[in-house]
Amino acid sequence: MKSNLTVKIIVALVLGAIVGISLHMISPVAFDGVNKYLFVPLGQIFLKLIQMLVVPIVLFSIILGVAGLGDPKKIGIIGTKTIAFFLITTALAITIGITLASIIQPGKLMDVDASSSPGFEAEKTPGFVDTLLNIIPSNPIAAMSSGEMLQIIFFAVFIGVGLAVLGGKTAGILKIVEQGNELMMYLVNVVMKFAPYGTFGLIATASGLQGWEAIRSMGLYMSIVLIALALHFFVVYGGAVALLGKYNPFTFFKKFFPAATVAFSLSSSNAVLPLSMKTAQNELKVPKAISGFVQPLGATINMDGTAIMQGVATIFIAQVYDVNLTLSQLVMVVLTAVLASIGTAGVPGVGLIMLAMVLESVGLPVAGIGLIIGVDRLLDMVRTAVNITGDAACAMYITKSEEQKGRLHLDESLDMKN
Ligand code: DAS
Repeated sequence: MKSNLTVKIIVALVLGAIVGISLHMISPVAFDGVNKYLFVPLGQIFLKLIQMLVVPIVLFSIILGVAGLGDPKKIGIIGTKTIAFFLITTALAITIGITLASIIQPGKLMDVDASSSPGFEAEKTPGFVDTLLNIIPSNPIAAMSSGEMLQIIFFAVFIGVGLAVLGGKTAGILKIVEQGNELMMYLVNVVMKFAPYGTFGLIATASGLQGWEAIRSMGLYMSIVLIALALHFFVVYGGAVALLGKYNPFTFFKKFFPAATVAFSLSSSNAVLPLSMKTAQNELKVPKAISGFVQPLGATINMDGTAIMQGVATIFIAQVYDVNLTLSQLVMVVLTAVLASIGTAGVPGVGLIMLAMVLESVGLPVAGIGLIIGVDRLLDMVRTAVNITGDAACAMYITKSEEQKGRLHLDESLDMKN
């Protein structure tokens, strides 16, 4: 993405936050009117334009990614390494969140009264077995029309393996998919021209609706989540790119930053997927085959930023309700959060739905989510940027690992040594 577009988006984000919070402080009634007829339409036009491209891009890029890997054995190796990276970093993420919240104890320090919680109606989330079975689409077209990302990914991987095995016999289909992907990536460019206006609307709505009062009163809780996100972002991802990918982490962060800013404004890993893949391929020089396999999978099952919020929120809610979690319960929280992140796609607010599943796993009242829901939208923006950066870090690791094993043609290798 062009750097001046990134600058415009950052300016739009800062301006939108200032306008949203100030207008809401000056006159909530005026804010409601401007929000309804200006901020929300601007944000929703951008969000829907991007979301319109997600399903075809995920389908084409995974088919191309898997077919491009060629040998089904290689697909298995890359799949295993990718899943292992995702599970380890997500477990690390929630451990960072739990540790920080246990040390600082926000639920004890803040004058939060459990009865003040407006409560929260948890949506039923499927169990682990149902989640696994639900990955197989009984009707791929229905899966695409309803945006069932895990089912679309499963179907695309299946087609990709078939194309890889059939090779020249299905070269025509592969060509069509390649051209379809090119077309979609061009359309992403077109839509991104509207990004500054859309991000202005999205952040003005989010910051205005939260209101300064909610942000101030939940300051300590928000600070702990943000510190944990920053630690994970710079230490875990920076370390992974430097140690496993052998690349300069600062170059990685700088080159991927444009995609992270759009993820921040959209609060949806799915919606930003077209741009995050384009950025990884064009700026980070990640081969299409690896980017098209790792990033769509990651946008759906790898949510480290979300896991961090869940770790902090679980400890915070336990403290507010005066519940001391045992070590085995904390291990259960880690496992449940890792499993929960697999079952849900990257859309705004999904983290809170998954948090209900985590709280239930250790017997904590789901109503406690009502204590944090007031500031969650802003935190959702930050953790979504962390989520997709983790996917890009994984793509860098896989690329270097395949290069070192000699399974990657040199012209596809990364030139991120500087
Ligand atoms: N908004 C989610 C995402 O798209 C993250 C979350 O809700 O925690 O990754």
